[in-house]
Amino acid sequence: MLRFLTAGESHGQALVVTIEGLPAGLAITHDDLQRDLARRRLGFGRGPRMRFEADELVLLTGIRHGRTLGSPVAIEIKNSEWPKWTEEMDPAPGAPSKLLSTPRPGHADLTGMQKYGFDDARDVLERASARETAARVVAGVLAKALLAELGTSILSHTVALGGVETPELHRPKPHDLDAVDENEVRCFDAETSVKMIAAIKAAAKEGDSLGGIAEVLAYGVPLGLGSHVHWDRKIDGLIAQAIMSIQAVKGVEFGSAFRQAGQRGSEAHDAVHYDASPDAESGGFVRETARAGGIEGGMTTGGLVVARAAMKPLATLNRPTLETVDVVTKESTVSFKERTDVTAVPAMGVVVEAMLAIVLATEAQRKFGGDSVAEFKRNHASFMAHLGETPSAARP
Ligand code: EPS
Repeated sequence: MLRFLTAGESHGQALVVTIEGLPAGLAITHDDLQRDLARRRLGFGRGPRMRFEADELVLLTGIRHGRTLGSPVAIEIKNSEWPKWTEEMDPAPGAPSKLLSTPRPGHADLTGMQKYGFDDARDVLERASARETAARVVAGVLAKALLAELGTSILSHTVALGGVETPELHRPKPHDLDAVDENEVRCFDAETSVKMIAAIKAAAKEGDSLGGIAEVLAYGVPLGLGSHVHWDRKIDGLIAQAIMSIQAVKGVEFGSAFRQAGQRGSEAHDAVHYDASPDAESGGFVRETARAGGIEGGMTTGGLVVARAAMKPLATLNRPTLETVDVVTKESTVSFKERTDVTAVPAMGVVVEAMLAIVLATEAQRKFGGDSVAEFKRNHASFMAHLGETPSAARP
């Protein structure tokens, strides 16, 4: 089983990610990891930290001469700002220079303080911070590399930001990834992106924050990942959990789920056609639409996987106006000020890619197994070779 754990605080010395269960022989380089980390730092509306955060990497374990060994991979991502935080974040016994006792509404601050018994919001916010997503992206690069061995590629784009939505859905293909990344808000529609940027500028002027929606697309996903037989094996459930766990994400949708809720069955589903020319992904059974998001009965159909993540406006405001309460004096006030982004929606797309990749790679490994990448690919090829057969042919 592929699994990963992250450790680290936003202004601590470093983040660390451990990825366990990767097969041996997966090609990976420092540059591969840096590429997605750099993509995650981009995006109009990010705060000043992203301009100087370097995401310096140390490949600690599990990779030798550019390939995984099958042993746990541990990678460290240094925090550029650590020298400024050595006292405030010192692990040695001591006390904070000032207590953050006025929690930000909508953030983990207040409930975390109550649950863990802290009087300083920093004890909660340092780990709740979306800085942690850098570690997820590193794990995601390894998962993407494993999926690429099966011909799967994943990309995301921004479809809504600050109330501005892409008017008609024009979905990018894998070769459009650079074009999406070159856009300052990672929107595939240039005209819409201009309006999104204007919305960010307006919110920035007022010290406010914005949310939005990223759509993630996985092309070439093998048929049959996940299962209909148990609630905790349904792949849409697993993907939803993984995406929902991203900081500030409050909603997940597959295909056109929310629109379908108001439609009739005859218009909501994906019709099935047979294409005699062998279709590697689905054994010749083709759906022209992706209304179900490429998942039926908790299993991937072999079609395009489509999910959307809705991010709330960040709870940290450059100009805090929402009422809160000082946990020490119990007096009504506004929250403490903390440097922040106006929006992190463009970056969220890259994190959603990582989380989707991790779930798909985990399920691909569960289905195809293999201690080496070569064995994993052989098992996959064998399954695919029989997909086109009529199911009843298997009967004795
Ligand atoms: C974050 C607040 C900002 C963001 C940070 C997430 O950090 P800081 O308070 O240090 O300026 O820049 O994001 C990252 C550091 C990152 O790498 O994405 C928050 O409160 O969640």
